Amino acid sequence: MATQYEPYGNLLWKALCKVEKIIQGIKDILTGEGIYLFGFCGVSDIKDIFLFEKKEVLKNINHAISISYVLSDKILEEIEDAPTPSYAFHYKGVNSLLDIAALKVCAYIRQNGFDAIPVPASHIIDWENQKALVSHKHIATRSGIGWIGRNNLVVNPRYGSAIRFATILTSMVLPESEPVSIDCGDCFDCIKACPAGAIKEKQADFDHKGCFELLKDFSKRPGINQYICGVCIKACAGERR
Ligand code: B12
Ligand code: SF4
Ligand code: SF4
Repeated sequence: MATQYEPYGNLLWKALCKVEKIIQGIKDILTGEGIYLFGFCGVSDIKDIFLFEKKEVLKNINHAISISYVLSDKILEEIEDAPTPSYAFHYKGVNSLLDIAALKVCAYIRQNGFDAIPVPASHIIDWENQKALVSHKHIATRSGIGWIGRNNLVVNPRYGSAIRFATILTSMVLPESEPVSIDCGDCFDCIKACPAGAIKEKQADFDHKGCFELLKDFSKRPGINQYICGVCIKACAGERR
């Protein structure tokens, strides 16, 4: 009978093969849901800042999966200097899809004996400071999806900022993706597009308050009803570098 070469010893080899198989299963679920952009990262050094009420739930959680859906370029095309009702509806649909995909991946990981926590696309836990359980942008940059652009959003080299996220936290050990090492360079497209004048040359100077005040106004318009805008997404949609 032929023996297979097992360089790390039988048990470790089997464990590695199992992890490979689960990762392939995760990829299959995501692509089946229309999610083709995702990455993995470690979170053991940043999980203290996650806003879970009981920090113990994160005890064995040391990795994350960043998943992102690419927004419809045609829906973005209609946006001029304010959100459209079609964009508002698309926003809600994409959030639901990301939340469901995250739930499916979590169920699959748990079925395979590991812990997994879904972090929804748009759930705010601290309303006063407008903070979520986990920052998807933080996880996405660590997972190699893109960099934080002048518009204060994650910019992917292929899709620009036209991407929305959800995150899955897990006890499963995952291979960590390389962060993207490029930046906005000499592009300034989003600065002149922003109707609030909130985007500056340096991302650190981004005017969060100015942006938020305008989004509050937009939310009162017919068919909008949430804090959205989309103008800086449209300005940064498509291939970037
Ligand atoms: C609350 C919220 C808002 C608030 C802003 C509050 C705030 N201070 O962030 C308001 C209502 C104003 C808002 C506006 C918008 N939002 Co919003 N929002 C959120 C939400 C729900 C929580 C954000 C949060 O917790 N902020 C707290 C701070 C601490 O974190 P952060 O800003 O996310 O990230 C910072 C840190 O993580 C840090 N960081 C990042 N990487 C690294 C790496 C290291 C090493 C370190 C140390 C730090 C670090 O720098 C980041 C930027 O300052 C997230 C969803 C989520 N769970 O992340 C969506 C989210 C950020 N929003 C998103 C979007 C698209 C928008 C809008 C365009 C509205 C729209 N949909 O049309 C505008 C864009 C405004 C802009 N240009 O930034 C997307 C961003 C997608 C992308 N491509 O980046 C997100 C991720 C939602 C999603 N599911 O995709 N939003
Ligand atoms: S539009 Fe240009 S400057 Fe603005 S975030 Fe995108 S790449 Fe950066
Ligand atoms: S969401 Fe709108 S107001 Fe806020 S930074 Fe982007 S373009 Fe400006």
